[in-house]
Formats: sequence, C-alpha cells, structure tokens
Amino acid sequence: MERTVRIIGAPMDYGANRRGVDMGPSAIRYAGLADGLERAAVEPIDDGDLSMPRAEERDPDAGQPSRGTAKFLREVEDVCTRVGDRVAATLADGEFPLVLGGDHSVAIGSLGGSARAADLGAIWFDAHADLNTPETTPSGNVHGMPLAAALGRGAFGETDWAPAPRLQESSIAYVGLRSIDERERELIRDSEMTAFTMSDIDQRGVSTVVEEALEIATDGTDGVHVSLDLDWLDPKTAPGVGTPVRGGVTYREAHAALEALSRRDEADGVLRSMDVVEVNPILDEANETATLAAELTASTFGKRIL
Ligand code: 6HN
Ligand code: MN
Ligand code: MN
Ligand code: MN
Repeated sequence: MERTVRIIGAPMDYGANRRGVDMGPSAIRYAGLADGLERAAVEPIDDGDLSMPRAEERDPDAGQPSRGTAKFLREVEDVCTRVGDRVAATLADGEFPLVLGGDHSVAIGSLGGSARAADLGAIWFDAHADLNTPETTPSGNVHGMPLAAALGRGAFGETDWAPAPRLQESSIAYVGLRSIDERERELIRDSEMTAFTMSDIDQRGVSTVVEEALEIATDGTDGVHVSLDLDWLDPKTAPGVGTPVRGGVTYREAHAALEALSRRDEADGVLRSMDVVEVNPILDEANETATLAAELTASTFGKRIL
C-alpha cells in the first residue's frame, strides 16, 4: 500500500532571532518537495501552512516562564499546540506527518503530537543539542530548547503543553553534534540520551553511526521521529540557515545518512514522523539549502538513483 505523507507547513520564526526562517516552507515546496516524494513512491498531500500569530501582536516578554528566559513563549506555545494536534490527527488517520519549519521550536509540537499515542524514540540531526532550558539558555531563543521542552526539563516541566507524553529519553540519539553550550554539555552527560558527534562520524562513517542511532531509537519504542535541522550540514553545502557552524556533514554524507534511515524503514516500518527545519531563504544562495532539504526528505522516503 502506498504511504501518504501529509505536509504540514509551520512558518514559525518566533523561536529564532533571525527573521526569514518563516519562509522555509514555501522555499522547500518551490524546490520540488512534492515531485521528490512522488518519485520516492509516496503520495504527498499538502495541508498548506498553519497560520502564525500576527507580527504586530508580538511581545517577546509576554508569557515568560516562572524561571529564566524564553522569548515569545506564548507564540511558541500557540503554534506548537496546533502543530501537535495536526500531527496527532494525521497519525490517527494512518498517514505520515511531515512538518516543515520554520525554526526548530516547531519540533516541540511534532514530538508532542507524535508521542501522544505511541512510545517514541527520536533521531536528532543537528549541529546543536537544542537542550537548553529557560534557565540555561545563552540567547533566550526557544529553537535552542525543543528537546528540553519535550522532555519537560527546567521550567518547561511546569507547563502542560511542552512535555511530550511518551517520548523516551533513553531512545533519543543525536547525530552530528559540534556546537554545544557549556551548560548543555552537563545536561547531556546527566541525561540518558546518546550523542554521536561529528568526530564519531569522522571515525566510524555516517552509515554506521546512523544504524546505531536507529538501534537506540527503535529499542523498546513503537516508532521514530526524525528531526532534520539543515545546520547539521556544513555551511558550504547548506548556507541558508540562521546559526551556521562549520565542520558539518557533506552532501554525500547527508544523503547516505537519510538513505540508511530509508533502508531500515523499508524493512521494518520504523519511521513515524519527521520535521525539516531552520531553512532560511534570505540567507540562502539560489535556494540551495531548500533544494537540499527537499532532496534529503525524498531520500528518507526511499527515493533511489536507480
Ligand atoms: N537551532 N545553543 C544556541 C542557543 O541559542 O541555545 C544555538 C541554538 C541553535 C538552535 O539551530 O535549532
Ligand atoms: Mn536545531
Ligand atoms: Mn508500546
Ligand atoms: Mn542547529
């Protein structure tokens, strides 16, 4: 039976301090996402974009947590609650939710929605750990906090919307980390998550690392959420991101990684939900990063060369 992939656009930029990432969903669509998915033999249905709270109503300080800083938290809560509901409804209909960001804070919504009716593991392709809490954040930007929010860490633990009900901390694997804040380092060490850094990829190859990440994310869970932050790639390959960090994966490594997911998924049907985030068309060169995002998504769903 053909798989239906429901595209949910979340043009959110409230979690990042750079405007422009809100144009990510259109840029990824324009780059041929639907065609790529059809060539991967899945049926794409595009739900269009969720509406965002209006710019003139913004107040970064409204709705601050009991401790620390999280800018535009009220807006992030509003958007992520709707993303979560849409993701959960898509899964209930037997379809695959593909969330297009927007900044990485939208993943609070996708994780929450995907972990409502299943024990969830996750693979986090990112230069960053996204594990800051309002208490530890150096920037106040919620796109540096989605995993902490979904795990109910720090002040997020006092909210009812951020923690993802059945997300298994020990079933989360990072792939490609290379920029970790001092306080995040302690949070990772004290957590049950597994972190594969760029150095692990250098030493053992990206396919091996992804296969291990899959073992971790599938062990004892019902399915895996894939979170693809385009700053995972080297900025030479993916310049259109708000927080570039040099030393990321190459074009070939990125494809190899997502093809490894697809091979495993073809055998065992392990993938459950996905988000593709942080594409910023204003900082991009000729829509290169959005094109990469579309191609990598198609690879995840099984697009092959032959
Ligand atoms: N992203 N660790 C930094 C912060 O502000 O918390 C950067 C976060 C980047 C987040 O790229 O999704
Ligand atoms: Mn991220
Ligand atoms: Mn179960
Ligand atoms: Mn990142």
